[in-house]
Amino acid sequence: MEKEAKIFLSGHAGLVGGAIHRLLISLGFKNLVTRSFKELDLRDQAATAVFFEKERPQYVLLAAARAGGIRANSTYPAQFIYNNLMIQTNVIHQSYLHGVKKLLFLGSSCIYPKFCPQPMKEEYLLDGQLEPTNEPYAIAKIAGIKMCQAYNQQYGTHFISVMPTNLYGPGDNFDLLDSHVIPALIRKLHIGKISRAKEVTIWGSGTPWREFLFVDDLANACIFLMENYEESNIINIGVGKDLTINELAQILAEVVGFTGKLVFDPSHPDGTPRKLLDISKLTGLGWRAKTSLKEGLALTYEWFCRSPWSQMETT
Ligand code: GFB
Repeated sequence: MEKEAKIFLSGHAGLVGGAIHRLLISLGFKNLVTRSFKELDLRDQAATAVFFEKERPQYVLLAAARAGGIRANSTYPAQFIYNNLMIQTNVIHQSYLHGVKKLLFLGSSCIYPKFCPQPMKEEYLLDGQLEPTNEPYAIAKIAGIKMCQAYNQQYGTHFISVMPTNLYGPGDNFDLLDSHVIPALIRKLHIGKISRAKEVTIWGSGTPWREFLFVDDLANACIFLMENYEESNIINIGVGKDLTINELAQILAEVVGFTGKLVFDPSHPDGTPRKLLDISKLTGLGWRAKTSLKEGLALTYEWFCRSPWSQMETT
């Protein structure tokens, strides 16, 4: 992508879009187009068409999405399938109609079957039943992948689909109920530390395995793939290593400085037992994540402490 190219970054206020935005600015891209949700509701077909007609972006990074943790996915399945299908359908179709040179669609590792062989290779997509706690979200993301592939096949577009593993970092949602495990535990452990609680509760059994990628590394991989990846086939983005939720909670307690007990509550669902991505396709192209889990968690906790999220319990 040329530094002067007009790039539409959708979802720039979110975790992923925010990281891509920071990176594009630091790399010297000068012609970025962004819209807040209030300015443009991408679920609205007519409004999205008017926006594309006016702006005519050359490149599109589709980071706008309705995302959340295991509880949010199970509680709001209708919002997860509707919002994601509408946003991605409108943006992908308008990108085709307006001759966008290249589009990047962000999927998720939850598109793979619940009991997928590990590590999960790109070709395992649609090989088995999905994890029920996030099936509507996964189905929407799979529809996005298939839409990109269908448009490439029929219309000769250059739409790529990337599958990141579980993400975390500055700008995350630290809601206690609807967030992903890392922001939820950071906030719970922080509250535990300042209130000198004897214990903090972790949902589930602590036995599921998860892989975590720092969001600034994801942003870096997205720009790398915009410049170095042309295939219609999906490509995984991860670190190639995972750990149990129990191990993660111990590390987070250390990072946050919580010295009490960690108690597991098995009345909450565990979700998929393991989802480690096979990243050989990506490393074969020469890309690797730079941030270790400990560094990334420390940076995220620093950001949390400076953000309004950390003030909520003291006010
Ligand atoms: O991050 P998380 O919500 O998403 O949960 P998934 C990961 C694991 O951490 C689950 C456990 O086994 C949770 O039960 N966990 C422990 C907690 N304590 C907590 C807590 O306080 N909050 C949360 N949220 N989890 C999501 C999908 O699955 O992953 C999405 O639902 C998406 O669709 C996303 O794919 C990346 O990894 O289970």
